[in-house]
Amino acid sequence: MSGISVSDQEQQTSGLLIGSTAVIGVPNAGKSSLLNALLGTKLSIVSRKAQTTRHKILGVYSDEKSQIRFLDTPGFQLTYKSMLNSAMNRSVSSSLAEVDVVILVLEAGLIQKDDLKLIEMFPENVPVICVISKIDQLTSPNELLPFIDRVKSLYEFSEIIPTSSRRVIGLDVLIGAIQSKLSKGQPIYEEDTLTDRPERFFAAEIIREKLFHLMGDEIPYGVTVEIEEFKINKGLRSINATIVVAKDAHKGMIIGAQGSKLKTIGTKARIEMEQFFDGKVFLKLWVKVKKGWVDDSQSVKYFGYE
Ligand SMILES: Nc1nc2c(ncn2[C@@H]2O[C@H](COP(=O)(O)OP(=O)(O)OP(=O)(O)O)[C@@H](O)[C@H]2O)c(=O)[nH]1
Ligand SMILES: [Mg+2]
Repeated sequence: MSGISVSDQEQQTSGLLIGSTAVIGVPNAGKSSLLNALLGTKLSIVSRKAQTTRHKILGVYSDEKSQIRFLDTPGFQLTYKSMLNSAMNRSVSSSLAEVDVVILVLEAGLIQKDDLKLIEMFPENVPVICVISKIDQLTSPNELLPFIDRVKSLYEFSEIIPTSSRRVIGLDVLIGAIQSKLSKGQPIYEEDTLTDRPERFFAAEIIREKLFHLMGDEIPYGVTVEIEEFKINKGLRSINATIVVAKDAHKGMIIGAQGSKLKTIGTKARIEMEQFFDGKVFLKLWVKVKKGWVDDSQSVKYFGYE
């Protein structure tokens, strides 16, 4: 006998809309800011400098209708070709293989040659939503319509949604558009789950973000952070971390005169960690040189880049 049993029917009507999306785009497009704004919490680090995100980062969005896995990804670019850059690009392409909806983020007014490469990589039969980011930066709203026309000529996007993460514009529309492409099922995560990464991952990311904010242009690209120890005792997190640089000269620049720069980095990172973990943090930082690690595939793997 064919047909749907009562329990199947119940499952279909009672479940939430479930699915995964990958947020992709060129460096600096506003992907991590979008993820943070959608989740209402700062999960993924953000900076003015390109190539801030280096890992695929899962953020779980839950509301009364849906549970959506958002994968923030590193900025896709083909200009710089270190082993680290290749690993970052691989994590973009691998994320495309595991999602129900793709979100391409284009900064308002800007279409770059690597965006066209990304469009070539879109999986078949998966809807792609184009998010136009940072519309608060447009000098006039009249600039938006001609830009949308240019975007339409690039690809048959299932939706084109102008947004601003900073001013919280278009985010509900985006959630609605994603939900319209998902089917009902049983949630994978508890309602209060935000991510699958451990606390020590975010501790390292917060330190790396402060390096992006406080150091000049060149240094952050050759920096990674290793958490040597992460202990929790009665709500106090004791964290020992090593900042690893790729060049001898960078070590002294990060430490600064009488250790002043390192102290500022440590203080800013600790304050943010205390907010993120909602508890006291004791943070000790060291700096070490691992020459040329960004071009050494074993080191890139060792430091946790896929
Ligand atoms: N004015 C404005 N700036 C934004 C908005 N969203 C992001 N930005 C800024 O754009 C810059 C890059 O933002 P990110 O979210 O780090 O961009 P990303 O695409 O994740 O960058 P990578 O991780 O380097 O690929 C930061 O300086 C953000 O503050 C927005 O809605 N409005
Ligand atoms: Mg990012």
